[in-house]
Amino acid sequence: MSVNFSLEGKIALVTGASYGIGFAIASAYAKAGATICFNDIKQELVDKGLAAYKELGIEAHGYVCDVTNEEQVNALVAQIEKEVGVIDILVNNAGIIKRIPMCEMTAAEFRQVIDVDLNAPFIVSKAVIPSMIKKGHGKIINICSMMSELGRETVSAYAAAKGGLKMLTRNICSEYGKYNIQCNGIGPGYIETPQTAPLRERQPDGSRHPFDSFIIAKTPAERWLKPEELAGPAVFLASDASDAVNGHILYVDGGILAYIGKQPQ
Ligand code: NAP
Ligand code: GCO
Repeated sequence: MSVNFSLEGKIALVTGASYGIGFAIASAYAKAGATICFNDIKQELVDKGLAAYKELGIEAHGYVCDVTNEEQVNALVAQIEKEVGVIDILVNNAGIIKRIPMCEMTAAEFRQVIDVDLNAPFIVSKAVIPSMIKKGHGKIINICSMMSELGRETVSAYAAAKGGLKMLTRNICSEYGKYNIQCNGIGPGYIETPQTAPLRERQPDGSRHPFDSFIIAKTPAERWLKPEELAGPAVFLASDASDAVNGHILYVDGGILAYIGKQPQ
């Protein structure tokens, strides 16, 4: 029995994919045969993303769109359907984080994180599902987090959003599975991207950032992960090979969730 991991002929929209995890996933999708569409808030970042994809030999379609703006999202999906075709694969990747102690965080700051990390995946999923139903299939992959399962100081809004995103994933599975739409999540561990750069900055004396050392101690592999290490799981969840997988959060964390942490020497 041959297992079909190919994405040949498929159209993928990866949100916030000018760089970082989204870029790594979209690049892997292109190598698996998919046509890539991505968005960013700023034209200059879309242009930078297009150039970066081109460097890899990928002719991507880039669009300016704020995923929290329902009107812009609906226009984006309509434009992609007109210019490229119906979206087969959606990756809700765009996300922000604000690291502020909860009692010092304003309600506006809390709402901003929820808006991008939870409301936007709802908005974009809602925009693509009708055409997926008409087409008879669809794949939605939500980029969750360790914070879909764990809390930590200063990330209350992000953890609330990513916990909610886990349950939105399960609910899309429950509500649209009958239309052959599979909605799963990927829960990355700690990945080397601009979003986590502040947590890895060397100290003035050249030593590791305390949080960097903390993650090394919490990860069995004793290292940060790279965006490219999410590619295989992301291709699997976008391919026909995962048609029987639905509502699942696939943690790609190097074992963090299984590990109590390095014992004191
Ligand atoms: P990143 O480097 O900060 O990239 C985030 C991307 O999302 C950027 O391209 C950003 O565009 C875009 N974005 C933010 N707000 C947007 C909006 N309103 N509309 C459209 N695009 C928007 O983050 P990353 O590390 O690659 O993370 C990507 C996803 O993985 C996020 O959902 C994050 O929560 C999740 N994640 C990251 C890690 C990690 O360790 N890095 C681990 C687990 C989960 P701009 O540059 O224009 O802001
Ligand atoms: C943080 C990090 C994490 C990662 C990721 C872990 O401040 O703890 O930014 O939240 O981004 O979500 O899975």
